[in-house]
Amino acid sequence: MSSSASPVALEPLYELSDQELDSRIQAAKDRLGTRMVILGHHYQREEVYKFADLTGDSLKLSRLASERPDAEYIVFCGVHFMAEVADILSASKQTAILPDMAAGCSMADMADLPAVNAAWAEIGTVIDVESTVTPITYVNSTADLKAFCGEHGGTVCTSSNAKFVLEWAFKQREKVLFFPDQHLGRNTAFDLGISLDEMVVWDPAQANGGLTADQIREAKVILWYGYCSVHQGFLPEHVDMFRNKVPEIKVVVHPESMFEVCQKADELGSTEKIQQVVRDSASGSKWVIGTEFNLVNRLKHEMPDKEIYYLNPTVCMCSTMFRIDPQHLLWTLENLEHDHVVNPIRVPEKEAELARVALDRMLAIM
Ligand code: CIZ
Ligand code: SF4
Repeated sequence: MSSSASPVALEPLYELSDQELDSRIQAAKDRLGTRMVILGHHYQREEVYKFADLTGDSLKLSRLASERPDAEYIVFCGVHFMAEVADILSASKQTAILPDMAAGCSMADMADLPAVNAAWAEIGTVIDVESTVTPITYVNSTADLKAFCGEHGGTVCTSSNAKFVLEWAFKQREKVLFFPDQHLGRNTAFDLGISLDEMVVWDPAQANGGLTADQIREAKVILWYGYCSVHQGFLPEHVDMFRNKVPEIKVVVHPESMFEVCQKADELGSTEKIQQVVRDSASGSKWVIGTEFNLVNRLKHEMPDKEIYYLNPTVCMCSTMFRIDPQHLLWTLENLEHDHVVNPIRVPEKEAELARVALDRMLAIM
């Protein structure tokens, strides 16, 4: 929906000062009251995050929103796949909204339904795919891929529950096709005792994923060639540098980071876990953290009694989430006051139903 079709236009909001933006957002939020809930993901920039009613990782936020049935509108300050999950898990009378449709996830974009269908069919020329392979999609994926997993006996995982989900998957069938993040898949499978030799990478840009029939037959885990550029920026030498520079430093990284980095870390965890381990550590502790910058920066300000560093010498932000700026938040809220919904996220019913099957399977595993 273009801003010119909205009662409140977006462009003029870029003329406002930071104070004007803040006071208009707060005023609109107060007037909308419990009709609306603002969700803020951990990676969201501070100017927007401070207005969130609820904060958390993507799944926690969607669950919390579904526990607020009064809220007609769920304004998701995060990225597209998160607003889709909120739409799928919320009541049908609730509307999930993404303040800027350009807030996507570059990792989620690395696997699409035609490519996954093609991979499934190609693997199916080598083995009986339906009885041998469980498809698992990371929550960072489009709703149609969650629906694919729902339809083919698979499920969804998050970075908090990936280990339990993989254990479940291996009880169903002997192999797993894991998309879109190769790193989360590899790190989690390795943690379960699966060796690197038993994992192969499916590259959708190559014929047959770049794999031979024997490689497919022998693999236990087929990892999709996808990654997050923020997390792939953390390198093993960054860990070495901090260990040399700061005595007694502890390293905690997100499992979307590459294998060699995760192997060198003291702790691996989702955004919720990273926050918890750093918060639970003693005053004076030293941490270097490998995840999106806004979260690390927030922890640094929250705990001035600890020494907190960012693992990459170059600051790496989730540039798509950054698209949700205070102007888009204000534009969304003031239009809602005119009963004008900008950027509603509505997953088609059939797709939502199958995606819900996959998500419900996951919720039963946890
Ligand atoms: O699921 C989420 O919110 C993401 C993207 C990461 C995490 O570890 O929480
Ligand atoms: Fe996607 Fe990476 Fe942004 Fe996470 S940090 S939402 S994986 S692009």
